[in-house]
Amino acid sequence: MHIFYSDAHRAHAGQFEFFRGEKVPCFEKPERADFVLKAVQAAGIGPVLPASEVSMAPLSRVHAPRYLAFLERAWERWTALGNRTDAIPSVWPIRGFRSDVEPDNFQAQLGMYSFDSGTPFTAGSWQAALSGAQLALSAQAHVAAGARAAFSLARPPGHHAGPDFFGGYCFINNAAVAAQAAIDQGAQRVSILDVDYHHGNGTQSIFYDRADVQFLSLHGDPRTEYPFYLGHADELGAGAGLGFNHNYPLPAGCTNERWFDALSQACSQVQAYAPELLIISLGVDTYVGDPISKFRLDKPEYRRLGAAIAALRRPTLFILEGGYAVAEIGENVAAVLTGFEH
Ligand code: SP5
Ligand code: ZN
Repeated sequence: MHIFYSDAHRAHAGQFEFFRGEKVPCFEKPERADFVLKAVQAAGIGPVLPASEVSMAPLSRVHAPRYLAFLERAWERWTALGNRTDAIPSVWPIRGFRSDVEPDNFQAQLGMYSFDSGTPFTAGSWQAALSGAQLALSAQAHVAAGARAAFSLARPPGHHAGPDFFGGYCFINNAAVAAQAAIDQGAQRVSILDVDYHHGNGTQSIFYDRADVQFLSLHGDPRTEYPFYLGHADELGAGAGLGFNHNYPLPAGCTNERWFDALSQACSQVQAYAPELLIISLGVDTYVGDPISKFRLDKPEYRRLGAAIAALRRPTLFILEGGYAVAEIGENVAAVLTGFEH
């Protein structure tokens, strides 16, 4: 399959994130993409192509225009205030605060458009995120033109980014943007299957009241795992979207068989929905060696995952999400794609 890739991801390189009150080096770093690129090339997955000329219109259909406008200008405003470090939010409007009035203060806006202090906004964050969206759209266009599958190899990831907020290392929701593009081109049903360790809260929020995009997520139980405040099994969708959202929270320590049991339940829902496009939010932070996650999937399981996705027999778009065991992410991503193709 074709792999869509750009060096533009390198412009997003955060220095620190906050964890338990301490500054720790960012887990989501440029080397991640380097290892994935090397591994998919070594595995002979397919040609590596740059982004094609695509309309970026789907961006403002999944994200609020005022949120995109904020991100676009954020670095220039932050540095004009005399700052030289990455921008990290420190104040947030919780329940009862107003969201209809955008404060003038930069830090207040940063908090209004985010939900954690683990996602530094850097000099190149906007450009890198935009490039990732363009690659996802290029891969989507390739599948729409008749390819069986495509892989968008980009970072920062996207599935935690919601209609008007960033967080969880994500700014633009690449999977959602690609799904919206397919809908705008006439597709009636798109499924997004999120296999990242963390719940895809952003993607869920974007499509929660819609029937044209089915969302399914396997993830660490939000009672104990990030992002904590969404991802329970009783979140089934709302209004027209009722019945099109499926969460499979799993306990920390979850091993191969239990994870694949949940996957097969999710796959049955995809089959029943019969989507014209299947998007995989491909995080490999489910790996036993991942430094920030607590599932115990072993290496051979990634090939098995690819085969399970292929068995759904749908045009398929793979979008890179998380995975922080830097040396092994590449091999595990390549194994999914190899399993899909054989
Ligand atoms: C896309 C994605 O996978 N985002 C994940 C964001 C997780 N952010 C919270 C990370 C908490 C860091 N825990 C560090 C444990 C070190 N022992
Ligand atoms: Zn993750």
